[in-house]
Amino acid sequence: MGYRVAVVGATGNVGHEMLNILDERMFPADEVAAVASRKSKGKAVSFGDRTLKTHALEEFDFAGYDMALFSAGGDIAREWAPKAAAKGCVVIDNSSAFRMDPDVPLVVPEVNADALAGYTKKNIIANPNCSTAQLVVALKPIHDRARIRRVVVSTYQSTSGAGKAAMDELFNQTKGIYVNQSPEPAEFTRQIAFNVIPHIDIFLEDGSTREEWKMTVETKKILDPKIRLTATCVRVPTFVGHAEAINLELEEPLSADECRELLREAPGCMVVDRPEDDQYITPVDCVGDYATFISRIRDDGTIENGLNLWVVSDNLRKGAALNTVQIAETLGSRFLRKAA
Ligand code: 2RA
Repeated sequence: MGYRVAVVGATGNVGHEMLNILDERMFPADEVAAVASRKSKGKAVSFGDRTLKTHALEEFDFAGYDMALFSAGGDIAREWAPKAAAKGCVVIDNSSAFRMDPDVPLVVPEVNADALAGYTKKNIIANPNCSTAQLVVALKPIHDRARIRRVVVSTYQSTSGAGKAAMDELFNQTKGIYVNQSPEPAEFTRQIAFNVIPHIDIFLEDGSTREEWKMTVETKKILDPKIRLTATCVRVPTFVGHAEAINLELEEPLSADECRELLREAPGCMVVDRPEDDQYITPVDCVGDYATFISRIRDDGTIENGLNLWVVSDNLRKGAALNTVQIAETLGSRFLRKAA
């Protein structure tokens, strides 16, 4: 017998990828239900070669479902995840609503799968922010080998991280500018076409943004509370794929060559790093892929034990839907043990 799984937010960017990935990875489900807001009730969504009719969340009964993969935003998650969890359905939530709750595991399976054991406290598991997920996949093997003291990261985040309407805004603005029209920004605070915006999520009192704060606190929760991390998060005019320029200060020496070898063997990592042949990854190269790609690994001679890396991943996949499905797979194989 397989699992009964609900995908909540099935009509959004990430929900769509969750359905694709459940199908691609042949997740052992007997039933997959697509769920979204009432206005999407009855809308058809694809699941492999099948079509699912979307249920309205307000009318959906989670009883009898083993897992619900939520990607419907924080407000919906705060209201509906506890209700689904109370019916015995384990919620894996992609929003920021529960990430820092001490009774909710925040999990990237390649990094801290053991933390999943804590899911029973609330029947809720949190998926990290996209920019954190790819970061910690690349940092984990380095931290295990040479202990990371400090991380300085600058992100180059695609518009899909802000949703479908944000992608449409980039598309329409880009077209408009060619014909001397520049539609007013709506999803972003500034023009996004032919521009970059150092502002993702709201500003906090210390002048950083909540996106930058998330990278710091989530990395500490997933990897090691002792790691110091400072981030600058920037929206760039790409559609899919987040890139990160990362500078590391390590406690122990680790050369660029050793780091390259280490990451080649590491789970979830794919090293593409031959600058002599112009071999490195850009966001368009990673779209649709599962891996966290690492390029431009090099020593930073300005500090003791310094390294630089360039890390790129599909933010809708490893940054969201794939990680959620990997959590569901690990939960199934290690804790729920239901699949045939
Ligand atoms: C973004 N981090 O890229 C968000 C999505 N989770 O805006």
